[in-house]
Amino acid sequence: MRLNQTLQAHILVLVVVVLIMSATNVSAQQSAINYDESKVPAYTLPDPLVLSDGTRVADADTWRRKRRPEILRLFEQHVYGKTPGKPAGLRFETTSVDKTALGGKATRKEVSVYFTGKNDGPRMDLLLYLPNNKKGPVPAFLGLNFYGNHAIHPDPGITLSKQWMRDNKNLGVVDNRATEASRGAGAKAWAVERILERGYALATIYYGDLDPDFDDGFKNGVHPLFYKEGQTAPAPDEWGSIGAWAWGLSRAMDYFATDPDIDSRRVAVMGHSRLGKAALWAGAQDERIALVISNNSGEGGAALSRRKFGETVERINTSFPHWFSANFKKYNGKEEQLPVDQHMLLALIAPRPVYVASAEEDRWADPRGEFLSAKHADPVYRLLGTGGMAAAEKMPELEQPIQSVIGYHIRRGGHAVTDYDWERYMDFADRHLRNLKK
Ligand code: GTR
Repeated sequence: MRLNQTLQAHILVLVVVVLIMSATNVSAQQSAINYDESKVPAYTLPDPLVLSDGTRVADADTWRRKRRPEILRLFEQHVYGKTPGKPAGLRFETTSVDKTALGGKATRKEVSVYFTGKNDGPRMDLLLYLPNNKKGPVPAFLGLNFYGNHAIHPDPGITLSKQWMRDNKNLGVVDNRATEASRGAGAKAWAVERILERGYALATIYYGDLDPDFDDGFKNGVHPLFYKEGQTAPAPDEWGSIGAWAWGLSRAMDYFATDPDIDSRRVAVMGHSRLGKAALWAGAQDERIALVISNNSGEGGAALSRRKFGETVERINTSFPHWFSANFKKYNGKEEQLPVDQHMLLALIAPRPVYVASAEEDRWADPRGEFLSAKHADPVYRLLGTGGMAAAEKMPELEQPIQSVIGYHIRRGGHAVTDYDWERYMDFADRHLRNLKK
C-alpha cells in the first residue's frame, strides 16, 4: 500500500514536470528569437519610389506632393498611430537661468512647457545647456532622457524630477520617484562638456513627462488631453507612447523658435533605443528638425522588420503593448504584410541628414537590419539630389563611420550611448548643419 502511494506520488510529479516542460516549450516556440543570419527569411521590401497605385516616382516633385504624404499616412495608420498637432494654449515659462553653470562653461536654463496653458495642467520640463564660449544663436542637440533631467549630469542646480519613473535602486529611483542619489545617474550617456566644447547647446526632456512608460490604458500622459467627448483611449489608428514622446520633441521645436539663444534651423534630434524610435518618428513628421540620429533604435526604429532578426513585431507588441498604435498588433508574426518597412521611415527624413548607429553586441536591435534600412533609403535621397549613402554596397567594418548625408556606424560593445557615438554625431553635425542656409 505504502509503495503504491509513493509510486502514485512519483507519477504525479512526473506528469506535472512533463506539463511544465511542454508549456515552456510552446512559449519558447511562439517567441523564438532568431540570431542566425542564414535563417533570415527571404523578403521583398516595399519600394519607397512606387506609389500605391503602382506608378513610379520619377521626380522630386512627385515624391513631395504624393509619395511622401502617402508613406507618412501608412506609418500613422499601421505603425505609430496619428498624432495631434500643437495645442492652442501652449505656453513656455523660463523657471531658472544660471550663467555660471558647470564651472562657468555653460548657461543652464530650465523651461516649463505647459500644454494647456494652465499652470496646474500637464507640462514638460526642458533642461538647456548653452555654451558660454559662443555668441548668438547656437545649433543644438535635442534628446529625450530615461531617468529625468537631473540624471544626465551631477550638476546640483538641475531640478529633481517629480514624475513617475521605473524603479531602479542602482540609479536612485525608489517607489517610482527620483531621489538625490539619482543625480547624474545616467551621465555616462550624455557627453555634456564635449557637446558644449564643440559649440553646441544641449536640450533634454524626461520622456515620462509626455507619457510614463507603462501600460495604463493611456489614462496618464498627454493622450487624454486630446480625447473627444466620451473617448477613454486612443482609437486603433491613433498614437501610443512612442507617438507621444515624438510629439514632445516637436513641442520643444515650438519652444526653440521663440528662444534667440538657439538656432532653431539647426537642431539635431538624437535618441537611444525606444527614444531612438521616437526621434526617428519625430524627424519623419516634423520637417523643422534639421538632422536625426538613431542610436541603437532597433525594432520599430531603424531596423528592417521583415528580417525577423532579434526583436520582432510580435515580441515588441507583447512586451510593450502601449508603444505603438493598436493597429500595429495586426502584424504580429506577419511582418511581410506591413505596407511599409523601416527604410521608408528613414526616407521620410530625406533630404535632411540622418545617422543610424549600431553596436556589435546589440543583436537584439539587429545591426545589419539597421544598416540595410539606411541603405534602402538611399534611392529617395538621391532622387532629391543629395549624395545619399556613401559605400552602401557593403556593411562597414567596426568603427569605420560613414558620414555622407545618410550616416552609419557600428561600434564595439553593447546597447548604450557612448562617447564614441557622441563624437561621431558631432562630426556629422559639423559637416551637415554648417552647410545649411541661414
Ligand atoms: C528593449 C526593447 C527594445 C528597446 C530597449 C530600450 O527592452 O525590446 O525595443 O527599445 O528596450 O529602449 O532600451
